[in-house]
Parts: sequence; structure tokens; C-alpha cells
Amino acid sequence: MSESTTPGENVTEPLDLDRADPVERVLAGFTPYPAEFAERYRAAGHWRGETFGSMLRERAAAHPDRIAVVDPAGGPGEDPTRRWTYAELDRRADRMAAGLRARGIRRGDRVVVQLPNTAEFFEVVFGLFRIGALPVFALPAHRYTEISYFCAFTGAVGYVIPAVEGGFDYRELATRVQAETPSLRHVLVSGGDPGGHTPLAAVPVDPAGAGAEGPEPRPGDVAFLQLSGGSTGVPKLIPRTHDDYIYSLRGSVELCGQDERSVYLVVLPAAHNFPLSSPGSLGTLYAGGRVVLCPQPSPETAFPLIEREGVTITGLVPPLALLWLEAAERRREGGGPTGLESLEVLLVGGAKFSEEAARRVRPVLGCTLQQVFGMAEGLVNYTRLDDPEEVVVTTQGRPISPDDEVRVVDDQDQDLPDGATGHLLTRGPYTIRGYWNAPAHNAASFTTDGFYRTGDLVRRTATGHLVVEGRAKDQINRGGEKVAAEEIENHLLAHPAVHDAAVVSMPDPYLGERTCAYVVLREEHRARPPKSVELKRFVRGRGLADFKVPDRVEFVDAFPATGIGKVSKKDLRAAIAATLTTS
Ligand code: OOB
Repeated sequence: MSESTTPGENVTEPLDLDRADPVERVLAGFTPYPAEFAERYRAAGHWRGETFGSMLRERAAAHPDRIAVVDPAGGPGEDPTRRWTYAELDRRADRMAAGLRARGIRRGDRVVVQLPNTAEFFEVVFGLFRIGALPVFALPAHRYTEISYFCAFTGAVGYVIPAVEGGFDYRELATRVQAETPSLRHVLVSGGDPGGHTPLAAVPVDPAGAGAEGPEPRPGDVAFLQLSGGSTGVPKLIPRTHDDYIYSLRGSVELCGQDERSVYLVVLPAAHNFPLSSPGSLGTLYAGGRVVLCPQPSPETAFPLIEREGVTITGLVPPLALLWLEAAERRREGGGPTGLESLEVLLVGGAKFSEEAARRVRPVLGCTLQQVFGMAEGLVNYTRLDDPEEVVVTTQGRPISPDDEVRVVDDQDQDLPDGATGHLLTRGPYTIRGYWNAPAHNAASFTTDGFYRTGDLVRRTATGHLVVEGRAKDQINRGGEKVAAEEIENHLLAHPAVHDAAVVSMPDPYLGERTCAYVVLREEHRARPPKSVELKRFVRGRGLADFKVPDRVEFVDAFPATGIGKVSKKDLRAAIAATLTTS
């Protein structure tokens, strides 16, 4: 661990990005479902040969005038809210697809999409889906380190950004990344001054124009690359196909009781798997419902939108659910209505939701809680709408599909009985068989017969529900935002005073966990150690998402060791937890 690695270094056998055909390049990094499984999933009716392009086309034909997307922070005017019908979204996707094709973007090409919760997100993503180019779903919080890695590792030809958002200038970031990434030909800027790049608004063209035709993607094609929460030095990319993802949408829509009357509020960053597909915006569009974009997750922004737009369903990570519960309680104490009367279902997931908070959802928010335990790699568990309240508040649900195979095993991969806590392994019709272009990681993250090692420690109840008991992967779950310990350790190790670093979780009443970096200094720096804040500033200065900067830094002379001489993170976690309870 004291060896410093830079992003990209621990990826073996890098893909030949000079291969001429972009589709071939994607395929070369993709582990397909074995034929007998694919046949089984088709025969069961899970995979129905749909693509995102055809899905939107069909919905637009069936109900062209129904509202698909509502963006309250839209263009200038008295009521700046933009409302796009299904026909409008479909037309915009066609025009975007044609414009992207006319600029040379082809089926199989990768395009990093880093947009806030705006209507353009859907215009761009469906435009890309339609030509079979792959969105790479970056989060707004990602910075130079992550973005430059995604662009280089995927050989991205495009990068789509806002101009300035949350005080951060994405155009400057794009300029820097573009200068270093030969493949990156197109930087498209949504809204505001494009700052020398191409305005996104200049891309769409009439699809009837020349040069706009091209091959359509197939249902078994990779539709996009999602990001893994990760536990290694660099994030891994998750290839999801149209077939598998649309199946997870259909299943989610059913289990969450969604239909054309559903109004889903996108509170979390739109590109994350949870608000995208559980059932999320794409599930809502699948069901023919309405997607409302929330520019900020705070109750001050979200509550008035819920009231005005008649939102029926939304998804939150536990810290936000706590914040909403507090705000709604204050409104109730004030004697007035909460304004949340339209809300029927609240999904909470991404991190463990405490039983105590879960019990408050129905009385305080007046809606049904559904716990979600999902992962961008595939498997998603939901508590059911008709589960007894005890099950809803004490478990993280059960899998979507009868064909989700779930194993709970000990350290030797031996199956454990119900009630015992062990490692969760899973395989099924919407769980990947491998990360994209990462053979070494895949050997460790999947069993030889294709089960994904989730890194989660769970127990299964007699009813088949899963309870998340902990984690074996070296990751901190900061209220749903995942921090890979190794990635942060590598950044700390780049500091001249740092001899060794070990990043662990520490308990936090609000986020569940925060990050604590234990640091051993080099001999010569021990007399005059750097301040914690200096190390935090150093990590931030490396240009990475803010949520990854350690919350606390502790200096020690040496790390506790396990029996075989590895750093005992268990002991470090216990030490910081003890420090926090006594201080
Ligand atoms: C969701 O996806 P990711 O890919 O950001 O993170 C997956 C990991 C899981 O392996 C687990 O460690 C943790 O997040 N997790 C939970 C949880 N939901 C996710 N841990 C405890 N309780 C839960 N309810 O986080 C995600 C994807 C789709 C839907 C919902 C969440």
C-alpha cells in the first residue's frame, strides 16, 4: 500500500483503442452473457428486444401530447418552467441524434455526460441512445482526476457539460482534459457562454438532412457505461445493455406501482443508477409517466415542487430522507399541511436506512416507504408495497426478478443458511458479467461461474428479504456517495510528508459514515508535522470530487497489523469510533 499508483496503472491489458471500429472496441471490453443464459432470459420474457430509442419512439406514438419532462429551472421568461411532451422529447432526441451523427459521432463511440438535473440531460442521453453511442455517466461532483480518467480510459470522443454550475467552471476543466486526450474531439456546452467550445444548442439538426442516417443499435448492445462505487485505485466502468436495463426498469415500475399517472421527482443526480432506474426517470418514461427535475435536493426547493407538480414518487439517500423528515415535522408542528399530500411512495436507498428513521416515514411524510438496496452493477432489491410494516422498516427488500440468483456465502464461498450473515454473491438477467475492459478486476470481482461479488455482507430472512449488515469491500459509504479507500490513499501517498495512509469509515449520525484518513509521516516530517487541513487541501488540490476529501486526518506512528501483517482496518475503525464516543 505504500507504493504510490496513478490512475490507470493497475489496469492490465489495456484495450487497443486504435481499433478502427468503435463497436468492436466496445465489444472487446465487454463480457457478454453466456448464450444459454441469454436464451433463458429471452424465453422468460425478461429481455424483449427493446432499445431505449424504440421505447421512446413507441411512447411518443402512443401518447404524443402527454408531458414527459418538466424542468423548473429552464430558460428565461415569466414562468421559466419547461414542459416537454413525449412527442417533443422524441423529436428532440431525433434532432440531437442527427446532429451528433453529422459531427461524426458513431455507434459504439463513448461520450462522457456530466450534466446537472436539466431537461438537456434527457435530450442528450436519448440522442446518444438512438445512434448507439454510449453515454459515460459522470456525476456533477467529479473533477479533473475522474473526468480525465473516464475520457482517456474509454477513448471518449465527446464530453457534455454545463458552462458553470454550483460555482464551478466546467469549461475550464474541459479545456484541460481536451488538451491531454487525443480522442476527445467534441466538448458540448449546455446553456451559458460555451467559452470556445461548441454550444449544445448548435448540435441538433433536421434528421431528414444529409449525413444523418446510420445503423441503429441492437437490444443486446451496450447502451451506456455506468460508474461503480468502487473499492480500488480507479473507478470501474459498468457496461449495461438495452435488454438488461430495460428489464430492470419494467420490474421496478411494477414493484413501485408506477403507471402513466406517476410523477417522479429526480432529486439525486440524474445520472446515478438509483434516480435513473429505480424506477427513476427512465422507469417513469417507460411507464408513460412524468419526470420532474429537482435542481436542488433541499426541502426548500423540493417541497414546493412536489406540491405544484403533484409529485407521486421520489427516491432519496438516507441523509436526505432525514432532512426531509425534519422539515416535514416542523411543518406539521406549525399546524399547517405539509404540502406533500400527493406523495405516495418514497424510495430510500444507496446506504443503510436506520430502522428508527424508517418508522417515521409514514406518520411524518404520509407516504409508503420502499427501501431499495441496489447497485449499478445490476441487482436491485425492493421492499414491496404490500409488505408488512415490520418488513419494510427492518429489511432492504428482495430482488426484482425470480431469475435473480442470490447466494450468501462464507469466506470459502460455501453457502450459509438463512439468518446467517455472509458475503452476497449474485447473478441474473440484469447483473453484469464483468466490468468494462478490466480483466484483472473481473477475475477478483466475479466467480468463475459468473456471480458478481458485491462486497456487501447480508443476511437473508425466512421471507427472502435481505438485511445489509456491513461491507467487506474497502469502501466508505458516505450517505450513499461511495469512496474507494485505495483511491484516496493513493492521493495521500503523493504528499511528500506521507509515508503511509489508510482510509477507513467513522460513524456519523447524519451521513451514517464519514472518512477518516490515518497517516504515518516520513521520519523527517515527524518533528514538524503538516496540519490535517493541509493534507485535506492537498487532496482537494489533486482535482477530485469534494465528497472524497477525507473528513478527518489522524496521525499515528504505525498502523495496527493483522495476524498476517496487513494493516488492520478493523482496528483503525474501532479506534476512531472510540475516539469519537469519548470526545
Ligand atoms: C446504489 O448503487 P451504487 O452502485 O452507487 O452502490 C452500490 C452499493 C451496494 O453494493 C451497497 O454497498 C450500497 O451501495 N447500498 C446499500 C443500500 N443501497 C445500496 N447499503 C445498505 N442499504 C441500502 N439500501 O447505491 C443504488 C443503485 C440502485 C438503487 C439504489 C441504490
